[in-house]
Amino acid sequence: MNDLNRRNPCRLPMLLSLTLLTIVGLSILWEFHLEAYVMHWLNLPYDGDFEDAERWRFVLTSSGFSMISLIVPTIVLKRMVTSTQLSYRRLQRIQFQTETLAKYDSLSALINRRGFMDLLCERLAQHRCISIMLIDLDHFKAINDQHGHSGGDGVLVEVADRLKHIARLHGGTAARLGGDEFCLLFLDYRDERELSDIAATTIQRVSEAFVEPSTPVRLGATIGISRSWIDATEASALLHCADTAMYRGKNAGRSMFNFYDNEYERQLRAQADLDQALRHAVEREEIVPFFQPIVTLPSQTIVGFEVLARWARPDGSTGMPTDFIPILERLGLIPAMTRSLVKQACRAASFWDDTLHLSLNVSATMITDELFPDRLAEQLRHERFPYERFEVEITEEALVGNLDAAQRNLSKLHAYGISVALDDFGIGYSGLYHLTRLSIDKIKIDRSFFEAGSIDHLPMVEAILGMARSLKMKVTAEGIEDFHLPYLPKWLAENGCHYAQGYLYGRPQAGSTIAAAVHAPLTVCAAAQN
Ligand code: G
Ligand code: G
Ligand code: MN
Repeated sequence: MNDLNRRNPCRLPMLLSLTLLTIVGLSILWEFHLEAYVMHWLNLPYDGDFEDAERWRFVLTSSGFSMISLIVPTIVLKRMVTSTQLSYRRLQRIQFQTETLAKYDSLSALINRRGFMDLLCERLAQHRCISIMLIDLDHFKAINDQHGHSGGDGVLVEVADRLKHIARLHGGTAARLGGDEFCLLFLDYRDERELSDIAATTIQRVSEAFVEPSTPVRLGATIGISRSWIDATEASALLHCADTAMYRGKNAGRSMFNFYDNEYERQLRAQADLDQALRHAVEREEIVPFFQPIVTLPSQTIVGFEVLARWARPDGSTGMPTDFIPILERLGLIPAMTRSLVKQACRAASFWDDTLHLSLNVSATMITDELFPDRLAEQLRHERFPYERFEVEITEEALVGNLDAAQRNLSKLHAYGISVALDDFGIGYSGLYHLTRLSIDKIKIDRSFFEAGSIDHLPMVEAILGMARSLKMKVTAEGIEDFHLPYLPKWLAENGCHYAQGYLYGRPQAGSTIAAAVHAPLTVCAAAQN
């Protein structure tokens, strides 16, 4: 209807005039000729003796009424049509504006994520070769923090202009996907070298100083590049590939570009799977305590156990702490794991002789956490495990990061009656400062001092034992194995070493296997006594 009217604006009046003429014509025809025939044909009485004036009056009256009944609705209809047309056009205009808004970024005037995805889909549907460069600004947050959001916006606009210029230069399209994330899209095949050059130039251009905000701001950019048909065939997958490549650069130090690499993505996915599996492992208490006996010297009877974390995987295999502790550290799950280990260890120990001690390894993050001593004490009270039979082991590395906090926490533990052992002593800092200023009760001489067949380190062990004696500290020798028999345990006892630990007395084992060994009389490993 719209088109019809636009093409032929005088069609409606013409149509009206024609209709009117037809009506008048028909009236005349009826009044002067047809009426008599029809009445006669219908066999109805008819007095055709009318004056012409009468006939004309009838023609005019009937035509006049017909005209009124035609023109009024036509005018009303016409008005309605015009107003509908106006609304329709207004709607079209609004729709166009909304679509523009929805596809463009109002700050930078670049196409936004939606516009970019539409374009990408369109080009992929045309089977075009596409390369995309996902650009994420480095340290943009610092700019926002230093110069406020308006300063940040100024930088974004400037970056957008620089990217627009690069896009124009290489026949591409620039987009702002959101925040400080931009994208360049290039059509048709470009080799790796050309793309590398463009990416390098882009990083360089973005890193150049900014005029606004006027304070010299150094920005960087990390770029991930992906190519259609090589890396992915679908728009969102292609963007995901560029994202993965970009994150690779972020992890490797920023201000660099990377092409998407399948293998890297596979590794990332494996890491994410492992992270997830470990989250579940902590939640479901798959991280279990293993217990390694600690014996007193010279009798070599078991006085306690070191608690060592193991991952009892659902498939029956056992994971070692070196494989999962660093991951749990990164995931911030060490406190949760330690809590669960303490719970499980205390419950296992409740079935054993009530003189046995437990020794727990505590990581750096925990030993400097202000709440750790109180929480541990609270948990031990809850588990009804006496503080005097509990010990925490820390390494010197764990202490040095935040010595003040560590010192406060060790004193607190001490006040509760929980003892503290310095683990792996002799291989790290071995600082006298730590030994003399911190509340440390025990030194655990690292197992590397007791290597197989070597007595080279014994003078050093002797010196450590002498020092411990002077400082009134207890000493545990770690890593005592079968091949040290019978000489080493005896030598250690004679030189004032209080405790020993190692495969000779038992490997780290599950709580269930310990129960039988320590239930009744506290027997020592038969071999050890010989
Ligand atoms: O047997 P093993 O491989 O368990 O021990 C390797 C190291 O892992 C130990 O020396 C210890 O430092 C660390 N480790 C073992 N269990 C735990 C634990 O529960 N918490 C922390 N923080 N470290 C542990
Ligand atoms: O926390 P610490 O570093 O002390 O952990 C003890 C580690 O030493 C555990 O991984 C444990 O399996 C390991 N271990 C304990 N006894 C021996 C031993 O006699 N020989 C060797 N090679 N390793 C031991
Ligand atoms: Mn230890």
